[in-house]
Amino acid sequence: MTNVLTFGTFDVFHIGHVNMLVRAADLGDHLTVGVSSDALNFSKKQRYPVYREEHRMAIVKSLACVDEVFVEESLELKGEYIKKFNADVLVMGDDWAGKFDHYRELCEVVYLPRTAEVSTTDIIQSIKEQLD
Ligand code: C2G
Repeated sequence: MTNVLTFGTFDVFHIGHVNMLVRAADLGDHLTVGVSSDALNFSKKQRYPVYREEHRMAIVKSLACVDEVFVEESLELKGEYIKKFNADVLVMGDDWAGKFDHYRELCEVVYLPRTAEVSTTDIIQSIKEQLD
């Protein structure tokens, strides 16, 4: 049984998120997803996500490839989460390449390529432009 763990905000859920989660699930037998809290996002970006935490979690949890979700309270707690969820593989998008290599002492660390030309920021921007 291989446990896979990944993290993200998954705000304004889109195809890049689906691709990442499907490929993460393919690396093992059980996929756990840490969904960044509203407070964590605010501290990182000085704005709240468009979709609130409970809704982002419910969307991610509803996917067939996802077995379990939890709230990621802090970026610094990945080591604790790896242990708590017994992760064999930590999967992150390659925008984080190299940033989590120190967790290789706890589990395998894999960076997957992001889906090109789609992002929450661009979707929000294009909605704004269409409304102007
Ligand atoms: N993603 C992707 N392709 C895109 C956009 C996102 O593959 N075009 C991936 C990201 O690389 C990430 C996941 O989808 O693995 C979630 O993306 P975000 O919500 O942007 O996650 P992020 O804010 O980078 O995560 O501990 C990390 C934090 O939770 C932050």
